[in-house]
Amino acid sequence: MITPSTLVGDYAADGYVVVESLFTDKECDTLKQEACEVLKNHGAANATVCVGAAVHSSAFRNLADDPRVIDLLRPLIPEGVMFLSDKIVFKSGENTFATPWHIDAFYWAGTRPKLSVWIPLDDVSADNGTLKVVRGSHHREWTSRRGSGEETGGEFGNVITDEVWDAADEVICEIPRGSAVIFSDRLVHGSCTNTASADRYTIISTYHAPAADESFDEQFPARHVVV
Ligand SMILES: O=C(O)CCC(=O)C(=O)O
Repeated sequence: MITPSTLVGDYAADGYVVVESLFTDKECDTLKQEACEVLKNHGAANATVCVGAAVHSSAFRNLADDPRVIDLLRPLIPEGVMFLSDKIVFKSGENTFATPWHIDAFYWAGTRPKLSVWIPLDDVSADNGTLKVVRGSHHREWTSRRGSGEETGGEFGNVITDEVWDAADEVICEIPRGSAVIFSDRLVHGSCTNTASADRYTIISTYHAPAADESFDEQFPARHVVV
């Protein structure tokens, strides 16, 4: 069982922690339905990523502040917890490509450290394109190159240049829906290819310590201090 001290120690050592079954099947059904509505009304055509679910949906606004998530984040961000933004990321029968290996800090270079909470709304396995991470990779420095449209579906622009690590550190996160993977913005991660062509809907919420807005933050209208 995860306790605050194992959570903090594991996160520091590995760059991520997995907490299984935080949300019920019923909650996942409701959130998946809501994700489909947000995608329908606010998603770009053919896109598999939709930023700002909490801007459009009270269900996702509530999820961002849910005590089951926030209680896990308190010890990881002891200065306080500020929600920055969230996004729906899905794979499906039509969109099966693997999210390429990257670190999120490539997308917000020069800003304060952040972590993200990845919550699948379908049961996830290698077959339907679950998240994979490289344990301990947040301790290293990484560089990026522009991803080609073909390998990223045109949506993931930053790809790790130097994919060299111990294969034993690659972890495929096969977990029930409603679980959470909490990971550092310096952790190398990507996804498996969705060879099953089955739904894999996820909500990813990003947090950092409360502070005056950096200019990067201003594009996210749902940002707010939670703790
Ligand atoms: O859910 C995924 O495929 C990973 C998404 C991801 O890594 C990201 O949006 O930064």
